[in-house]
Amino acid sequence: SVKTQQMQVGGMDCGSCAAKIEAGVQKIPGVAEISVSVATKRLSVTYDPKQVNEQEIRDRVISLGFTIISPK
Ligand code: 9UX
Repeated sequence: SVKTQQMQVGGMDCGSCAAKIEAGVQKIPGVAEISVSVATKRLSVTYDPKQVNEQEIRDRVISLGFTIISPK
């Protein structure tokens, strides 16, 4: 079964940042759904924990140039 996790993201300075994160995280095998709000700085991701874990998702967000402020 899938898992849904939310994170608070830092470093988003314009609307396209959310689209960048969505595109990058969507590419990870096992990610079913990703949405990012520039307004609230929140990321919501639904994934299959058998294929990918939360740390890998965080690492992808960081490699895209952003920070994770808090895991929830
Ligand atoms: Mo906007 Mo974000 O010019 O990575 S896309 S600041």
